[in-house]
Amino acid sequence: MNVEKIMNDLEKKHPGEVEYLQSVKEVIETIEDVYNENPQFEANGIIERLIEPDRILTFKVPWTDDQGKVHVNLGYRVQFNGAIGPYKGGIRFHPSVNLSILKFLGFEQIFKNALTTLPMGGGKGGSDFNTRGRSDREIMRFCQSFMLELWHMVGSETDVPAGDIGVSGKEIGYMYGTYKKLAQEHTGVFTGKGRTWGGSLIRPEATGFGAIYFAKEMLATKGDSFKGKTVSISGFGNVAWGAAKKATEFGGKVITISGPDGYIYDKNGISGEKIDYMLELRATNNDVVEPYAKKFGAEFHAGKKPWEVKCNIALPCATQNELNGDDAKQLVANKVMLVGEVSNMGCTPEAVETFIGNKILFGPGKAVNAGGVATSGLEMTQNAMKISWVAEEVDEKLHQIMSAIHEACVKHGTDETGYINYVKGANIAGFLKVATAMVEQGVI
Ligand code: 2IT
Repeated sequence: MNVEKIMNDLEKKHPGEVEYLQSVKEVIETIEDVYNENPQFEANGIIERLIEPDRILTFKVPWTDDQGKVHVNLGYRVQFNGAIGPYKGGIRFHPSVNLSILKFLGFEQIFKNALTTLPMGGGKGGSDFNTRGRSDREIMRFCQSFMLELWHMVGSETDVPAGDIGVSGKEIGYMYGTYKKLAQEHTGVFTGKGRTWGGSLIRPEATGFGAIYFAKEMLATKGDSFKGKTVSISGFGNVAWGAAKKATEFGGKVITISGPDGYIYDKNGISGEKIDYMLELRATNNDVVEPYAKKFGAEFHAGKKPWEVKCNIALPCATQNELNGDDAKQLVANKVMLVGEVSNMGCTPEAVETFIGNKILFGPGKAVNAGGVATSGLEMTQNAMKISWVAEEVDEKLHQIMSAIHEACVKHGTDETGYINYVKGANIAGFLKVATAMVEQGVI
């Protein structure tokens, strides 16, 4: 495999799709050796087949606001790779959504899902719709219009969407309701469903909890733990909430959260009711964290990111490329010991290079945040069996899965000095599983 040639060809084919090209480059750079050691991969054109999605649906989503004005958004579903199971991955509603972002997310999802040990292929979808400030009725009409197009493409054995940024229980409910009406069936076609209609316990907490279970294992490789560590978190959504809850439970002290308006620094620690206040803030649908400062007497830093605050552990939980090379240098100068991407591709390539170059414990999103989709996989299992597990059972399985992912990273990512390159480990472990399935299933 010639990484440079593959990237040049891909850039020519998909000019300007920066996030997608960034995510492909990171993977192929780290799997190059394994790829070349196994001639059957080249013989079966695995990399060329893996970096292009199986198919993409693009559609128009017209909807009417509460004043009667008509709006038109764009909708997408990227079915990236189905070698090991039905396509699986979230739906993102955010004004920044475009094909490049959904292709990067779908591509990452292939490896992440493979790492979970469950049979799920990779996919992603979404729209440039902005839920901020929209009423429930507007969101419902939008979701219904979105599903009028998407329903043909999804199904419990073909493609199972879930939530992501801008899509939580409410949106899943409206989308699932529309699917059910059109398909006239009640199957597990979405995950993240409500508790009374097929949803799994622990799914809302799963991404954040799983990330902390994974970070705990990373710390254990150094004989360390969360006890007494300061933890910087970005974001204030569902994922940040789950991470803050579990990190606090394990004895860590969460000192920051953030929103598009800036970040909160709470030197007393964000715990107890302060963590649940995040959900209240989110529910206002204004996308701001500033009210936290007034309510709990903490500092608010307008327009800034939390990475300037000294901390032991940094967990980006907001969105892609939210932590850049300069942020990474600042964190390293402040003696950060662990950085875990809870958001997908939360760190820029420069930041990742800085962390790995300084031998910081660095966990990539594919591994760290895989607990969300893993628990979606557990929701699919429960739906297929038409039963519901108690919270402890789901949580225990989630814990086991995160340990298995950590083990896979250690196996494939440990270098001759004993340093664990989790980026390499996660990419190789995920790749080997999918590539082997593709070889065995033939060129198709
Ligand atoms: O990025 C992700 O893994 C998700 N948004 C969750 C996907 C899922 O299918 O639960």
